[in-house]
Amino acid sequence: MEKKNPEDSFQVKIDAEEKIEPKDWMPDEYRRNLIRQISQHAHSEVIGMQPEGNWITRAPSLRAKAVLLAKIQDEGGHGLYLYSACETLGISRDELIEQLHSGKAKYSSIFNYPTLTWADIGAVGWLVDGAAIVNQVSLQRTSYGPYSRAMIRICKEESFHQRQGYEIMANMAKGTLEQKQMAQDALNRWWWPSLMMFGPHDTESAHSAKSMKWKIKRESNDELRQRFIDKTVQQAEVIGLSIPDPDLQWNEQRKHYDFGKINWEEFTNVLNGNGPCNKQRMANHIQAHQNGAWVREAAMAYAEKQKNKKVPA
Ligand code: BYC
Repeated sequence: MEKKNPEDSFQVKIDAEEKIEPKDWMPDEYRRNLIRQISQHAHSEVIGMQPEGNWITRAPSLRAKAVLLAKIQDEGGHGLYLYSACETLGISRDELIEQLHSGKAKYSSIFNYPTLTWADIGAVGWLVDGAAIVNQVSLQRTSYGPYSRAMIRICKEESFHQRQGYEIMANMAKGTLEQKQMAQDALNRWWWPSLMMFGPHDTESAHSAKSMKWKIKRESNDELRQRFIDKTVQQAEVIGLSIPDPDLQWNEQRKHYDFGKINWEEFTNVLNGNGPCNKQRMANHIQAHQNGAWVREAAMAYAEKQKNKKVPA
C-alpha cells in the first residue's frame, strides 16, 4: 500500500476538525506561523497593560479603580496563558521576549496610542476589548489545541472587560455636556485604530491563505472587522454617541454596514515603530524586564533547590 506523506495526513486531521497537540507531527511552517501569531498575541496582552495602567492612580472612584485593576491583572494572565501555549511549540520564554525587544516580533498596533482622558479607558474596554473578543471567539476553534484552550478561558474574561468599558462610556455619555464630549472625543480617536486591529484587507494579508487552510485562523480579517462594525454601531446608537465615519451606512443588500476608507498609511507607520507611543511602550517593557531579573533568578534558584532536595524514604 502506498504510504501517505505526513503533510497529507496532517491536512486530513485539520479538515476533520481534530486538534493538533504539541507532540503531534506538524509542518515547520505551521509551527513557525503559530509561534509568530501566538507570541504577537501574548506580547499584545502584556504591552496592553501600559495604556490602562496609566489611569490606575487617577480612576475617578474606588469602584472604578478596583474594576480597572482587576481587568489589567486579567490581561497579564492572558499573556501568561499565551506564552505557555507558545512554549509548547519548542521556543523558550526568553527567546520570545528577546524577539519582542529586538523588534522581530510585533504586538498589536492599537497599543501605540495614548490614553489621554478617563474616557479613553472606556473606549479601550468597549472598542479594543470588543474587537479582541470578535477575533478571539473565532480563535476558540483554532486548530492548535493549547491555543484554542487558552482562548476559551480568555474569551470569558474579555466579555467582562468589554462591558466595563461600555459602562464607563454609557455613564459619561449621559453625564454633563463636558463628560459626553470627552466620551465622543475618545470614540473619535479610538475608532479607526480599532478597525486596524484586524489587520490588512484580505487581498493584502500575507499569512491568511495558509492560516485559513491550516485553520489557525477561522475567519478572515475583513469578515471579523465587518462583524465588529455591525455590532458596535448599534451599541454607539444606544448611548447616543456617533461613529466618526461620514461614509458609514447600512447596506440593505449586503445586510452589513458600509464604511469609509481605513488609513493604511497610518497603520504601516505605527507598525514601523513610528506611532505616538511605540518608543515609550518598548522602553517601559525593557526596563520592567531588567528590573525583574532578580525575581527570575530567585525563582530559578528555588526550583533548582527543590529538584535537588532528597525525598525522605
Ligand atoms: N498590529 O498577514 P496578516 C489584545 C501584521 S488584542 C500589528 O493579515 P495575520 C488585548 C501581521 O503580524 C490584540 N501587526 O497577519 C485587547 C503581519 O506581520 P508579520 C492582539 C499587525 O497574522 C485588550 C502583517 O501585519 N490580538 O491583546 O494573518 C486589552 C500582515 O498581516 C496587525 C491578537 O493578536 C496589527 N493590528 O493576521 C489587552 C489576535 N495586523 O507577523 C489586550 C491573534 C496585522 O508577518 N492574532 N499585523 O511581521 C490574529 O488574529 C492575527 O495575527 C491578526 C493578523 C488578525 C492580528
